[in-house]
Amino acid sequence: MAEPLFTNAIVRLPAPSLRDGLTSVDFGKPDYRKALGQHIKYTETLIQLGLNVKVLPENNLYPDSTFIEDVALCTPSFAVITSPGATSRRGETDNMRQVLSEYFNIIEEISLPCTLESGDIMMAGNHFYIGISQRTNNAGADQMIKILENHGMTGSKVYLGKMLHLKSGASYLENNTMLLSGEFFGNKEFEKYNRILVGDDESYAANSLWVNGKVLVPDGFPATRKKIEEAGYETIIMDVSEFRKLDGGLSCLSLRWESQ
Ligand code: CIR
Repeated sequence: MAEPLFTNAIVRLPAPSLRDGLTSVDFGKPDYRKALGQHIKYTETLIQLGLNVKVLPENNLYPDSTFIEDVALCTPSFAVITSPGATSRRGETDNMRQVLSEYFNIIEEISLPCTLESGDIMMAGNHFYIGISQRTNNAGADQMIKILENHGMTGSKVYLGKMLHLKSGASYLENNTMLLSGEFFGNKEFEKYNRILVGDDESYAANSLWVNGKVLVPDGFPATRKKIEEAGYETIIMDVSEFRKLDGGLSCLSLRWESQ
């Protein structure tokens, strides 16, 4: 399966309300100004990697809305608006149909009581792994799998233990290679891949992001960076400390796709 060439991305600027975002970690409140600077660097990096990036304005009503990955899935031929499992995030999908209609003729939707956040979706070629988590329920995954199958793609479920989202602990780096935290390393679903294990002390770096041949790795996780480089990838280190305070990682900050 050929690697995708991402052509487009959508990001949403963080809002001052970011400090009220959901979190399970105790790293303190994010600094809005610092977060904004980190977000700008992230956007610039995507542009340097060849993507056409649409920057949406901040939405102060929704503290977590900068984690735009969770509210849609974008594929080369269609998009899906999701149904966030976190009640405080449900309204984030409100204007997504309008945003996505600039790029997609076909826009599907997941609806309640089905829940699904795209941090739980990991694309590997035409197959999509879907995490069943506190945010994504079985019905949401079933609905997404049906949509994918209607469009000639496939999906399968992965049950999560302690991770927030599937991609909090697993990233597909293309070239049949997966970066996996301990929770997923032994999972039979991923046995067919070349697997890179992320140590428990660096588990945050399991959310690294392949973009057009390079791998974006969060700053501060040298052992994981080294393993990724030893596997043959060039890495780009990104400081996303302020988003980490809210359980957010590199993938969460954008929707990315290859347009047809
Ligand atoms: C949340 O708990 O929903 C946000 N604070 C973090 C979302 C991270 N998104 C992702 O992993 N795709």
